[in-house]
Amino acid sequence: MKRNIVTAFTVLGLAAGHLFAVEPDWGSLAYTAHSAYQAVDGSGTGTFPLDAPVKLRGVLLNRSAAMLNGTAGTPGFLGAQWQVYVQADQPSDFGGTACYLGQYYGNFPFNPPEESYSDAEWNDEVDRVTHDPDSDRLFQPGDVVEIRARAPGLFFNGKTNVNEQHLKDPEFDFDIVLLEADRGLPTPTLITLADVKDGSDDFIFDATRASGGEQYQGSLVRINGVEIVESTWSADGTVTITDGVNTFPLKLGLGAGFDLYAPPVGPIDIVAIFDQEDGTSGGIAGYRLWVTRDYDDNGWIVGGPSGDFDADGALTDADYAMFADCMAGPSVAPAPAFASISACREAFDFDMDRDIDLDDFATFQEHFE
Ligand SMILES: [Ca+2]
Ligand SMILES: [Ca+2]
Ligand SMILES: [Ca+2]
Repeated sequence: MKRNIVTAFTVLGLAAGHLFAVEPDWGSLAYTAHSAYQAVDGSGTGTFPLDAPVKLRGVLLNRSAAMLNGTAGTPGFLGAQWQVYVQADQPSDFGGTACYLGQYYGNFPFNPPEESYSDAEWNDEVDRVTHDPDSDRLFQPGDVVEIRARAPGLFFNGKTNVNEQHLKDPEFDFDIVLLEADRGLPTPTLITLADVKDGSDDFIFDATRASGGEQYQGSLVRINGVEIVESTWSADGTVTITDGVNTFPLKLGLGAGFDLYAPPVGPIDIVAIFDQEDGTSGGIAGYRLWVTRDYDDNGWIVGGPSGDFDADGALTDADYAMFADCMAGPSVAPAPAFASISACREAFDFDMDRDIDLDDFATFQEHFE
C-alpha cells in the first residue's frame, strides 16, 4: 500500500476551511539539528522558534508500545498515546527528539471536543507514522528516519517535542520517512551518575547543553554498576538507582517482564533513553532514564542485550548455538543463517556497536551457565 500524504493533506486542508498552505519542499529544506531544536535558556525553557516546518533526521530508538498505551480508546485524559525518540546521527549534532501523538486533544481546555481522534481515525494516524510511506515498511528501532514536522511542535517540561500542536487537521501532521533500514541502535553513551548529578544529588543543568542532563537528553545512555534502592518495580513503574553517592529515577517500560520477574539485586548495568519531563522546575531538573526494552530476568542488565536469545531465563547451549550463528567478527553486520540481523544484535551485541565479535563473546562467556 502506498500512502499519498500530499494528496490527503491538500484535500483535507481545503475541506477543513483552512487557507491553502503550501506543502514545504521537503527535499530542499535543510535539516534542523536536534541540538538547535532542543536549545534552552537559563531557565531551561525552549528557545527554538516553533513557527515554520522543520526537518530532522536520526535513528529511531524505540517502539511506542514499549512506552505508552496506544490502544484506541484507552481511558485517561489523552486516551491512547504514541511516542518515539529519534537520536541525532550527524557528527556535529547530539541528543535527540521525541515525536508524540495523543488521541483526545479535544480534552484540552483550549480545544473544541472535535479535535479528538475517533478510534478509527487514531488507528489510521498511528498506522501512518509507523510505516514508511513509500515502502510501507513497519519502522523498527535502529532504522534511520527523516521527520517532516509541519506544525512543527511544542516545548513541554524541558523538551521540544515534534507533534501536531495537539490539532488533528492534517495541516499539522508530521511524517516519518525511511532513510536507511536496520542500521542498528546507536552505541549508548557510557555515563556515570556523576555526569548528571552534582554529588549533593541535585541534577546538573547546563543551559549551553555542553554537559549535564541537557547533553544526553533524547539519546541512548549506559550506566554500569548501579543498584536499585527504591522500587516500584512493575511495568510502567519507576525505580531509583544509585551509585552509592547520587540517585536517579529509572522509568520502566510496558514490557510484561517487569511484572513477571523480580527486580535484579546487586550491581547491574542500565541501557535507557535519557529523558526529561519536569512539571515543576521549569526545565532545569526532572531528568530520568526510560527503559524501552523488556526485562528477561537475566539479573545483570536492564534495557540492554542479555544473551538470552530464546528468552528462557538462562544462558545455555541453545543460546550459544545462536551466538555462533550471529558472530561475524568486528565492525561488520551479523550475517546469520537462522536468525535475523536485528535479533542477533538484540540478544548478543553486548557493547551495542552493531557487530557480534570476540568482545561480545567475552561478555557471553561471563554470563554462560
Ligand atoms: Ca531540556
Ligand atoms: Ca536461553
Ligand atoms: Ca558488538
